[in-house]
Amino acid sequence: KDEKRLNEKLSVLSPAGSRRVGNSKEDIKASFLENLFFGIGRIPVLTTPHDLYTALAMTVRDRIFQKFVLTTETISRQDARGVAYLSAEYLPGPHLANNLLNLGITPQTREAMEELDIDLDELFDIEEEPGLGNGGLGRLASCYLDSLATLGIPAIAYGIRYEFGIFDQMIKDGWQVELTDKWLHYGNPWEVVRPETAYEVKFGGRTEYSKGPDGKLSVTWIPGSEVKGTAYDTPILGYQGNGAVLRLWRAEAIESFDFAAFNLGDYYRAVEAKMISENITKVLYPNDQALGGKELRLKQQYFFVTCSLQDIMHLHLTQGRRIEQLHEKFAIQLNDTHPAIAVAELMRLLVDVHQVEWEKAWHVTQNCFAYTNHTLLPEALEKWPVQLFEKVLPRHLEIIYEINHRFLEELRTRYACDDAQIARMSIIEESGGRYIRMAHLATIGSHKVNGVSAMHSELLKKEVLHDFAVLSPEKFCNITNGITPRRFLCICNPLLAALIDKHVGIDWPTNLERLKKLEDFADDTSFQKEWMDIKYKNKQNLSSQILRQTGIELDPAMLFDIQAKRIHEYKRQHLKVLHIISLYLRLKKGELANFSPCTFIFAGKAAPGYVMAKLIIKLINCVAELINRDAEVQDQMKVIFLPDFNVKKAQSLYPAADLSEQISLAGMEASGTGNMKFALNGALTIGTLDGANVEIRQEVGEENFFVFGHSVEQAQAAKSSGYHPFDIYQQNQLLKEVLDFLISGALAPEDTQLFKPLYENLLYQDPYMLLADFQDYVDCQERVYKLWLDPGEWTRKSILNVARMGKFSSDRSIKDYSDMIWNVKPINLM
Ligand code: 4GP
Repeated sequence: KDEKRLNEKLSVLSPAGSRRVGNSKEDIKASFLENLFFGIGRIPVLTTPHDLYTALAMTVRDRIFQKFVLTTETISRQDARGVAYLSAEYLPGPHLANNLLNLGITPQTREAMEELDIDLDELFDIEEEPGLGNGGLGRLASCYLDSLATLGIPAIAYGIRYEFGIFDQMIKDGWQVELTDKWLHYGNPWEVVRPETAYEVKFGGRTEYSKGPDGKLSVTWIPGSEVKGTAYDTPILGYQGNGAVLRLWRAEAIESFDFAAFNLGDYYRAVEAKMISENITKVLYPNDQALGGKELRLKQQYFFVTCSLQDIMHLHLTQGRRIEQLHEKFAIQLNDTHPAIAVAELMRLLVDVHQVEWEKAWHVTQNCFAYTNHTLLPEALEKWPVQLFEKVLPRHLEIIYEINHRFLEELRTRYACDDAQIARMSIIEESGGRYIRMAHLATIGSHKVNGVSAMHSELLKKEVLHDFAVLSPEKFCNITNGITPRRFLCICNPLLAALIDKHVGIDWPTNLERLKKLEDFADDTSFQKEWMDIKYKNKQNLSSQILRQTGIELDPAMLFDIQAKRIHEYKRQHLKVLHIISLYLRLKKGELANFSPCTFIFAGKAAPGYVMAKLIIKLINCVAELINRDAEVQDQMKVIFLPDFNVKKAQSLYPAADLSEQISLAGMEASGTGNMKFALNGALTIGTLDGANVEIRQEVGEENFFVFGHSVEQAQAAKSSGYHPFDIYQQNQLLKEVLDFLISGALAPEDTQLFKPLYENLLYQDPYMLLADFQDYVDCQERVYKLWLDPGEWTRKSILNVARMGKFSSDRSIKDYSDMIWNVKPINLM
């Protein structure tokens, strides 16, 4: 009865058309002013630009909540099966523009602001984005959340509310300098704290066994310390409709004060416990540095996993269901191994807390979880020293031993595996120190395991998880990554989006295959002209941003060749640098015949402790310095390192690119998603046969993609027959000149030895085979420059690239997950 009354009240509070949530220009203006005065208590003379931003954010939030409440209510009424997405990282990007788009109120909001003499674009600029991820994996999670909401699939995404997200990058004397990220400095209008949604989290201590009156053995975990995880919710609105929620956990002390200490007058010791508790969610860790020994990182992972699982169980039980039915209502996705401890934690919650029998609990666990692998790089595969694990999670170690014991027993009896295979498959690595292999735990505890591109999924089965794939082939599948066309076309490239609206209709953002219709216009010269004009304007925009940030002036008529992604040796930014040096040397000697004036733009962060990656940034900046100052090549080439790459910056880079660099060594990049974002915005790709490049090339047509380099098989063959980069160096005159240039002193006169480590690494080891691919890359670029001389043909290919990107919508990926892994359906909002 109460609920009914509450619902009636809600509909009185927010009737359709009410000013508080109305969508007309007047409604928006009125509610903006209301939020400015009553929401944050500002009078006009004291109002700062940030206040204006906050008031508008609150105005938009009211409207989101209206939709969000409706979705939540419907999910609960329909008792629908849903998805819980567990990810240690999210990179949502700025919310304001995205929410306006999804609500369909951008034009009237712009007008409302104009009438108040406020420039909406300036408000967009003010927003600090939440940098709660390192790169691809976190951004993928956010694209998926956007698609889950858009498709109306009941979903809740769980993660960590890091106080300091990914560092801000500054370049000083050519070197990367890390500055702390202060995304919460001015408050965060998009989130709501839910102090009543909080769970206790235990660490350390020991376990005790006791026999109950029925003779059954039960286990009690007596922790060494405890903290509390509190939920912070950010509603995520889908395009034109439904909502999902991003629930991030923040660590807090159970009690604000240790009263015993307080009473003794030791105020500072009392507060200390609180500070230590809060450390758990202080900072995001880098993804490309070995973290095997970082206790705080393990605590972070367990912290967010247990809060999320306790919350899922709570939601499940409050719907009046039995705990043994958990897997019937929840599909839980493990985004990489960061949340893999969930397998042991769910077993603990079921067996120790809810008294479910082991076998039943295991059935529920395996049927809840599915695991996505994002990398084959051995250094990124998580392993925890057993000793550390035992200290932090003693009960979980016991549970993992039990899971492993039963699993290995099955290998022996059911599959007759030999000792070598058993050692390879065990959750515990025994050679050279004892470690817990998180990928094995995730694989054994899940009913499905997927890779993120066709090639990666195959390699996963062939290499990292080979033994598992042989025994349970039905467990493995591929789901190629995707990107949301809302953010990565509608928002970042409004001119192109409008042109597409005009020619293919307006429903392509949710039906990306519709872009196919653009093929009809690929040869139409007046359409080509419009297409080129838009690209030119986007390049002008980027150029003025770069001028503001770096003081360097660019010519938008030049070919814009962009590589934007994390800096990592396997991604081979230094291969691009070697190529640029080769062009420069040839230009200086007057030997370059087929060249088109080119601007090379790099952007990306290096992990703070990754010395080689940081040296590569320095190298790029030294090369830029040399070339940008050399009057002789001024109108031929420019080199830019755009600092502090993030989602916001990415949104102006993709639309301005003519050429997208996707040049990792084949077999190294699991999928890549930047490759998709560039192509969707009309860049042509130069790339290796790696990750999703392979599928992009298949879709857009081989003739519309510049491919080069060793294939996976060729690279493996070359390596296994003994790879000798030094021989290539000696045989290739151009390459030799380029490499020697690195240590000639021309780049760093004050320290000629600066790039020696890089030089020697390439000459004597070259783990990512730059030397093997160098000549082919140079030759392939010549084909690029030749095509650039024919703007009509270039543009035709650019149009065809966009037309054929339908497959790479994250809506398609989410439909694949829904059908192949989760078995979930969209809710019906009516
Ligand atoms: C990345 C992969 O390196 C990239 O190829 C892939 O597209 C992306 O995940 C999403 O699947 N991995 C990470 C990481 O970002 O932290 O391992």
